[in-house]
Amino acid sequence: MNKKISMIGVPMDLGQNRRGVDMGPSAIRYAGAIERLQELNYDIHDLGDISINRPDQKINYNDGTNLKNLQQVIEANEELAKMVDEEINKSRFPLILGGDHSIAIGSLAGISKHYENLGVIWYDAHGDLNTGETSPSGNIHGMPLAVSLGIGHEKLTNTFGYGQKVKPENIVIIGARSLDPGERELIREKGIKVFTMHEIDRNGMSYVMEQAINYLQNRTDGVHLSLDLDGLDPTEAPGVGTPVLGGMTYRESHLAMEMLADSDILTSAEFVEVNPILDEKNKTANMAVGLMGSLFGEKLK
Ligand code: B3U
Ligand code: MN
Ligand code: MN
Repeated sequence: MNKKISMIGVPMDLGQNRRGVDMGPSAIRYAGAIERLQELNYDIHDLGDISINRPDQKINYNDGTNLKNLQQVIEANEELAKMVDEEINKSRFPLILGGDHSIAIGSLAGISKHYENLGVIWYDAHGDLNTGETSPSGNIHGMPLAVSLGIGHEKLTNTFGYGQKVKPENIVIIGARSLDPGERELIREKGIKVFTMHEIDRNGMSYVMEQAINYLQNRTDGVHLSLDLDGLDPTEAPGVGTPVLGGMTYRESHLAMEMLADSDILTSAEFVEVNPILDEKNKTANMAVGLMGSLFGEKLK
């Protein structure tokens, strides 16, 4: 693993309805993320938080669509993409702290131009494959994976001045258990690899991660981990905006991170959707930091 990490906070909560997830980066830093990685001998540059232009109204429909706060989400993602791109140019590993999951649009926009075949691991209860047309909520945090495939509102898909960021065959979704009808259709149509909770229950996390890693290793030249804390079960990670029961346990998630560390395939990562207001004693942020420890090789130390 690249020993030089650049940490970027994105205090964005405009891709969904509930306030609080804008405090995610603070909560994750407060839980000791930097110290944890320094212990593992990483050279960390904390670039701080990017500034978010918060609209005066609670929700802005600024484009005549059902997409909430479209303009603000675009601005934040353009800024994030630029920063991520610069850090990769300096041969540093981008570690992005959310913020709601809409920030993956900017992360992937900044990352993907450096790879021919970027792989993506989407660790999430949801598919985040909606468009304005299929979304039940108009929340952009339910759309970033579709956007990165080049599907959705043009202003979103063109982030950082180019279209499609990831190929459908380079994506693996892990832990999905809440998929909308339009998302299921897209998964089928594009042949996206999905390991649902059913596969994890039936075959175990070890088998699922082995499959996921083998699959990506053979076809990609870099892999981004996009970890939504709501992928974990809400009894263990309660500080998320859209909890879905029946999720992955803390132990399963640690195993997944350790197997990723062993495989050495990751080139960037993000941890999103930590909402300290809905959390219990910063439990979810602590969990995020614990998982980072495993992801960055605590076991191998
Ligand atoms: N699929 C639903 C719910 C959702 C997606 N991502 C989260 N929740 N966190 C939607 O609104 O698109
Ligand atoms: Mn998500
Ligand atoms: Mn989710």
